[in-house]
Amino acid sequence: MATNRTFTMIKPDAVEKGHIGGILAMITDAGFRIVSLKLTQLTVADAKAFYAVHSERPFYGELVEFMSRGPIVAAILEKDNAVEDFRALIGATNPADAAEGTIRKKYATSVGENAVHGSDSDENAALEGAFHFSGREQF
Ligand code: 3AN
Repeated sequence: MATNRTFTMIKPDAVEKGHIGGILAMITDAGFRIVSLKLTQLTVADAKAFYAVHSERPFYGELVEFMSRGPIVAAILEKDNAVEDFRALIGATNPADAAEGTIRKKYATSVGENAVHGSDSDENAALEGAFHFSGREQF
């Protein structure tokens, strides 16, 4: 059953290039309400834990290094059918395959440095949101 919340990160590449405002505008223009929001930075240990599901993949080390190299924006978002609709808004993992009008088409540069994260299930959305935000930081 679809829930109404998802979790996102604006990744270090997009923060470095000054795209926080542009990406947040695309998110809110698409009808998502911001439940939680912060500028923060993952430690290497945080990034390893967050992406533990990918620990056997060949790009894991590169992914952990990238995600911990600078600040990110973490956010919980609310909308009907949030997980699925947000995956549609961000576009394909590889920006070369991302559809026109998606965040990755506009802001991502490669499959590794792809500007934004979006949870892939309701279960992961809840886990990832709780990784970054306490109950009193969710509005
Ligand atoms: P998505 O972010 O679209 O859910 P996943 O879950 O397959 O994609 O991958 C998680 C993250 O791992 C991606 N956002 C990307 O930063 C990185 N990644 C995925 N595939 C590759 C790859 N082939 N090479 C380098 N990094 C990758």
